[in-house]
Amino acid sequence: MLEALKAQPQDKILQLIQMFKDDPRTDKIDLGVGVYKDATGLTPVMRAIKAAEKKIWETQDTKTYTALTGEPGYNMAMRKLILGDAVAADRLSSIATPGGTGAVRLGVDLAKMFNPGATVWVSRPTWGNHISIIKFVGLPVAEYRYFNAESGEVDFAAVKADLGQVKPGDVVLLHGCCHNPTGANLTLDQWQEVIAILKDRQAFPMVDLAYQGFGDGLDQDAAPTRMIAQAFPELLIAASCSKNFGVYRDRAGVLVAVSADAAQAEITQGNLSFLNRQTYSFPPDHGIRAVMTVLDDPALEADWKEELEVTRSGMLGLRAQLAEELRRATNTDRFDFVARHRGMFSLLGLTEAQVMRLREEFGIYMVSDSRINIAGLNAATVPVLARAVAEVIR
Ligand code: PLP
Ligand code: TYF
Repeated sequence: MLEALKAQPQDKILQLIQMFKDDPRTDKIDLGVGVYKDATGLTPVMRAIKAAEKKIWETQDTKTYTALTGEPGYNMAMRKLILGDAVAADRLSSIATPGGTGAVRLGVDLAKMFNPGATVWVSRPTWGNHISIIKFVGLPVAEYRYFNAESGEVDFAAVKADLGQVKPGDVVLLHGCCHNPTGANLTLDQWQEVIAILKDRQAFPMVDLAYQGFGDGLDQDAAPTRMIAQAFPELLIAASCSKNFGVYRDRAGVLVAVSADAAQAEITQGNLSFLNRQTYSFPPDHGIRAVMTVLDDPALEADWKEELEVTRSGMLGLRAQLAEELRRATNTDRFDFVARHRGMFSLLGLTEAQVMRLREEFGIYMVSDSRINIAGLNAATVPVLARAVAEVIR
């Protein structure tokens, strides 16, 4: 029977990890997978997470099951981190999930349960897993144009035109901050316009928040999500702790639902717990508990925020330096958008052939769509990248 299976396409981002490892050149540069790296190329365990793990190791006296929702304290802490007090607490329900991917998957599962006729709209381009997960769950995917490759900015006229085609009850997936892969983001005024269109279309918003704290700050990055939560009676938020807590492999995420009122929130909660149970019973606990421990301890929380801020401002510094070096190397302002983008990524707007030349001739690895991970750079490699880009676009 297994011969009935077809070969599956590989994830082009994850493939890059192995290709980079296999490259024997010592001066190679990895700008591929979206993992934060410090100036020495390490993806550190954050200090507060390390301290929380120690605390857990010292005090944990059982590993019995917690709850289908995952540790309730984690759910409460994440709701607060994401939404602040934008929504009345009794309208919220949530489950811990294995990473942000788990939250996206179960969010789309839930969408299919409440509206089997929904189309799910994603930005073009978007994170590849969005499209493959939606299709795998069995809902149709539609795309709204998002990016102007010429300017490196959001093509806002196209966003508005395409979201104007959304049908009532369709799900619209929005990157809450730090758009992956482009790095280009809406202004708060543009978010207000998008909200007005989606309300008018009676759309159901689903926010993917995978980089809170990597753009303009924790609250600033959550601002669009909070605006959406205040504007709509119902929405879903799929959030990840992989990046902002650095707990990638431990798999910590959360799926938050905002319901119209407290009675509905209870039913929604039951459905979220049901989805966890159907999929894997209990979500993983280790990373989730470490995150909760950090957020529940004022000293650890302050230290986490401090380290996250260093991470964020480091990436901003690299952006400014890269924009400057690209200006110098190419003698144009074509790449000035790099400094305006936010988060880990920028889509450089190179052709696939140019990306291949960077890989083969210069040992510089980026995704074939020309997405770079800013955190893969350091002060010494920024000019190297700038000169190589100038060379391949000549
Ligand atoms: N959503 C987006 C847009 C992402 O870039 C990522 C990638 O890390 C995720 C969700 C989920 O990440 P994870 O499952 O590792 O938490
Ligand atoms: O876009 C990225 O690089 C991150 C990491 O299947 C990632 O979101 C990439 C691919 C994937 C899972 C995570």
